[in-house]
Amino acid sequence: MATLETSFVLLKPDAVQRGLVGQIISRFEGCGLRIVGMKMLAADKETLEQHYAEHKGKGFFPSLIEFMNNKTVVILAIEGANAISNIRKLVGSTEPAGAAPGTIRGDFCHMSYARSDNAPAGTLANVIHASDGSESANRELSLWFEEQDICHINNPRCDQFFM
Ligand code: FUP
Repeated sequence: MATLETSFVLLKPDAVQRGLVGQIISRFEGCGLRIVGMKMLAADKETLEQHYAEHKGKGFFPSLIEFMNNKTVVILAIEGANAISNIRKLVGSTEPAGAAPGTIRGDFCHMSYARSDNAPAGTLANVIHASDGSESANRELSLWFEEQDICHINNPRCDQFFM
């Protein structure tokens, strides 16, 4: 059964610096998913370390944090039927070199794990993060957004632009 879900998406510094924000967002809107929260901000180290807490201690962790620390990112809350898995499908696999054509990572980046250490970004630049399950979606949405800034259908502060 389809469940109405809200997922957390973050457009990484490489997406912002390369001017890909509009093209990436249009992928989600194009298939009927709805943007219910959006903000551009400078990511700070503490928030990034909490966001990627599951990877703390791994070899790539410091360079992953450094790649995003103090850099401009765009955060999104996106709603739709089975939004979490549908968004992961549109995003594609973590390693861009293996991401299928037609996915965001497959179309907008190409880096492999093997080459990422020597790449200009110093890490695997893969343009986007998206929650991988309902637990992480809830955790990430409350880490990055104030509840009042998400325009859910039942948020009285927001216009009712829903059908
Ligand atoms: P994803 O959920 O697809 O964003 O992937 P992960 O949570 O597994 O990884 C988070 C980020 O860590 C990736 F976007 C890239 C980076 N990473 C590496 O640089 N090397 C690795 O071996 C695994 C992940």
